[in-house]
Amino acid sequence: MSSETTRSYRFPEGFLWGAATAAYQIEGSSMADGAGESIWDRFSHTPGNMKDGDTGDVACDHYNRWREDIELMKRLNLQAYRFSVSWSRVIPEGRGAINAKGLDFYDRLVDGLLEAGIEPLATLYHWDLPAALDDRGGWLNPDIADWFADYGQVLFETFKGRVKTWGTINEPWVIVDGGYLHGALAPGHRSAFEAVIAGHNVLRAHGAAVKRFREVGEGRIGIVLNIEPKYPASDKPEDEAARKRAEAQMNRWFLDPLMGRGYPEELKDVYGEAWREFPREDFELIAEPTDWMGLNWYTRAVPENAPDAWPVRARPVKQVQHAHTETGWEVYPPAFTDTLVWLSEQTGGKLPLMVTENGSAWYDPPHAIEGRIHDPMRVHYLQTHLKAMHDAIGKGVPLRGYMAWSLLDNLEWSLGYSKRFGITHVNFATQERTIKDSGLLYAEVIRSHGEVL
Ligand code: LGS
Repeated sequence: MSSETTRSYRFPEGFLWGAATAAYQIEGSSMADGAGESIWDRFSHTPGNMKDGDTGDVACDHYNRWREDIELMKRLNLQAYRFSVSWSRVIPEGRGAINAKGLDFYDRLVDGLLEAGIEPLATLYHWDLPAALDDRGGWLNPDIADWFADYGQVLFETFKGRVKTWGTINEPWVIVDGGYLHGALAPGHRSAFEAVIAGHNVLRAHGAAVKRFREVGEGRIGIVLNIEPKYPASDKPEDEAARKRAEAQMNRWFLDPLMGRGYPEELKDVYGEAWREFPREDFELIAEPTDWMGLNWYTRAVPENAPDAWPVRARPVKQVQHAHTETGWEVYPPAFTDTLVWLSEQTGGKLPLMVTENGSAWYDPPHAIEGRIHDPMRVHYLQTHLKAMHDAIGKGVPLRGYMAWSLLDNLEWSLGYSKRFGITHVNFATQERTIKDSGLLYAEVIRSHGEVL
């Protein structure tokens, strides 16, 4: 018998199992009941931005079906649910007047989760900036740090004692790289000068919200980073330099200043004349201590030197020996273990970590067949990544939980509904939900604390 078959993958007592979503990707009705427009309403309604012209107008209709979705979470044995709050639902103009009906939606959701014994993990910002704030410069306006802290305060006070775990911002890098550098995501700008400023303000806003939380909130607060580890393409010095640039631009741009280390040196080289220096006091605010950190993990990259690839001058080499998901991302679970070990080293070894997203898109049929959705590739991805995560715990990583991406098939941003990440299938014609084989496995993993792996 190989050690694979005899080894136990039992997870520690208290390890928190859940699934994640984000407001614009699932809720629909984004402008209902007095909500204001967000940059994603605008972006998705601008022709040419979205695959097949998809929008989040209906999405998974979670705004109306949240009760049914809590029932679904129960069937999946979820212990926690990570969701995000739509800023412009709660404060339509981004600042000032509160929309009570918008806040009520999250109030009912949180109460429903608590009644079901499911712990709510709330993210303040998962990319849907109020459009009224974008009209004032959005993440380019330094005032956004105060706007964000004021918005946070509304939630911290409303949900005091009910929501105990908060995330400030989901994936600063994606907000900046997608929204301001390459323009594939809202608000769709393409400027290195803007990216450098937007990135700094995202970090300042995070720091300001953490500070406010200490004044008015209760519980634990942290940020959620995407880390995609960079492996060497060769031992050539120019490839190693490219790898370091890629690592600095994606993984360390936000992590280093959060940890009080300032920006990585390499960013000057990457951004050239677009780079700038920032006041010292900003870095104190940015490094405001947090209680936990979230990791969103999907794949690794193997970058090689590519002088024409703007602005990082690195390009990933496709690893043809491994499988790739529907979004073209390599399946390589050992890198998940490595990232968790690396991140815990980078954060000092004691900061509690949580996997706030992990998952994969594969081809699934548009509707269930005989009540089932067989998704063997996602089952395999889930199994191998949970095992890789278990390995990291064995190496001493202080990992507290895992949130599968995603509870539901949903709007994959500018890729529209074409990419399905759910452990639950959504028939977008009827809104019918069907737990996929991967979801059935996940429910068993949770029930058995990982013994079935
Ligand atoms: O749906 C998003 C998921 C899907 O894949 C979620 O809203 C985001 O928080 C998160 O960014 N998500 C995600 N990220 C994977 C990024 C992999 C990048 C690989 C790039 C290769 C060219």
